[in-house]
Amino acid sequence: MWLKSLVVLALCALLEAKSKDKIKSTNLSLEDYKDKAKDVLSSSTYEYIKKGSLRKSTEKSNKKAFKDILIRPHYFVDVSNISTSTNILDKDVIWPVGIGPTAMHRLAHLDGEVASALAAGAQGSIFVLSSFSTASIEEVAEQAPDTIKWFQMYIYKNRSINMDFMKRAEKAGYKAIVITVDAPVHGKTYLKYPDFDLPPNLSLSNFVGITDRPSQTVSSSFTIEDLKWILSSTSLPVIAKGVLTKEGAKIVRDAGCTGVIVSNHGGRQLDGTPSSIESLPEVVRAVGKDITVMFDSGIRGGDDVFKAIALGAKYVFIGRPVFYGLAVEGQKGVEGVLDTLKQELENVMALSGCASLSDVKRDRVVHWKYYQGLLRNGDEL
Ligand SMILES: Cc1cc2nc3c(=O)[nH]c(=O)nc-3n(C[C@H](O)[C@H](O)[C@H](O)COP(=O)(O)O)c2cc1C
Ligand SMILES: *[C@@H]1O[C@H](CO)[C@@H](O)[C@H](O)[C@H]1NC(C)=O
Ligand SMILES: *[C@@H]1O[C@H](CO)[C@@H](O)[C@H](O)[C@H]1NC(C)=O
Ligand SMILES: *[C@@H]1O[C@H](CO)[C@@H](O)[C@H](O)[C@H]1NC(C)=O
Ligand SMILES: CC(=O)N[C@H]1CO[C@H](CO)[C@@H](O)[C@@H]1O
Repeated sequence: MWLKSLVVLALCALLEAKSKDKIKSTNLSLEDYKDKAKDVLSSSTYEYIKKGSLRKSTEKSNKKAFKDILIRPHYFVDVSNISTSTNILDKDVIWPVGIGPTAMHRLAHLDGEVASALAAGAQGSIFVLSSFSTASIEEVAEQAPDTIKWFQMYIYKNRSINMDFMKRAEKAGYKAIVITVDAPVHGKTYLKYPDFDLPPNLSLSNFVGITDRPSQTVSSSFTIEDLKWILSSTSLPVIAKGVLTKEGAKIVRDAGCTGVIVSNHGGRQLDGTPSSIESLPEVVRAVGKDITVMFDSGIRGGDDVFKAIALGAKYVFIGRPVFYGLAVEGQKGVEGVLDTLKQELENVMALSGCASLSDVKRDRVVHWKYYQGLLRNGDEL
């Protein structure tokens, strides 16, 4: 008798070990990638990636605000064939998640931006190259020709730098210019390793031959006239990144931007702004009929992607998780991060009764206050 129980116990243990093993060797959550990256990266690099400005209230609320939004599932829907496909800036894409512009990918892995761009292509995602990249506009284009690429830049004190970058991006086949508007100065941060700097063997490749001090090129005096000048100087669509208000959204729409990215820079610029997801409905209401509204800041799972889409985002981007994937396994790690998000999004869509993104509507999400009688469904979030 006891022998039989022992055998059963041993079998159970074996099965459990096997299933655990399986989880380990295939799918990791974005949280798992972050934990693994922490072991791989130097403390100062990890801190630089993770940081938020001032007391990190915005950085924290970006994630918390997603948890305050709840999903209302529908059943008796055929969800045997989920489609996440959509269309963004006249391109059909298989799903609505891309890699946002983040500086210096070679801090996380030798293969840097090239690995990230290749991973994006392999997973059907758009790759936005930061102007502060450690691989140049041209290098990324040559190495990842099949990836849809956009180029991000700040507005510089010297317009000829903007002009130079736009010409290079056009020539190299990038499909859009992203102008980051939320960083006229650096958001102040307190760091344990404050002297963090780019290692001497890395360079901000786009600026080579232009200036030795790229960080000092960013303008803190730019106005809407500078954005209009950029719009008149490129044939590519221009997207304003870092918009959080209806006023800001209307200004860039009226200037001629094709789209906006609702973003608070992952809580790295002005601390004390609303979370990005709380800001999204206001921007969608103000300009959603006229221009393309996209989203970033705080996405850590497929449920978050679902919520952003339900609240009116056409497309979303991730920032920090890309570094975590890169640090863990280079291109393969970034592909894993994107794959995890894709699997989770499909899973959440199926479980909530959404066979395609057009089913992921506003009424599928609600703020928790609704259940306390503090909001009527449909009230503004
Ligand atoms: C390490 C790091 C570097 C970044 N560099 C840039 C940049 O060069 N240009 C830019 O527009 N945004 C930059 N961002 C902001 C991201 O584009 C994005 O808004 C933010 O990371 C999204 O939030 P998430 O990290 O929570 O996904 C950076 C973010 C991080 C974490
Ligand atoms: C799933 O839907 C797509 C169109 O959205 C169709 O092309 C495909 O054949 C469908 N697959 C199955 C198994 O029904
Ligand atoms: C830069 O040098 C460090 C060691 O000093 C090394 O670990 C890293 O791989 C180098 N990176 C590149 C891109 O050469
Ligand atoms: C602006 O940058 C260009 C190179 O892109 C350089 O030739 C020019 O001297 C710069 N102007 C100023 C005022 O620094
Ligand atoms: C990166 C990775 O291994 N992804 C796998 C996650 O699990 C699904 C099945 O549940 C596979 O299809 C993916 O390839």
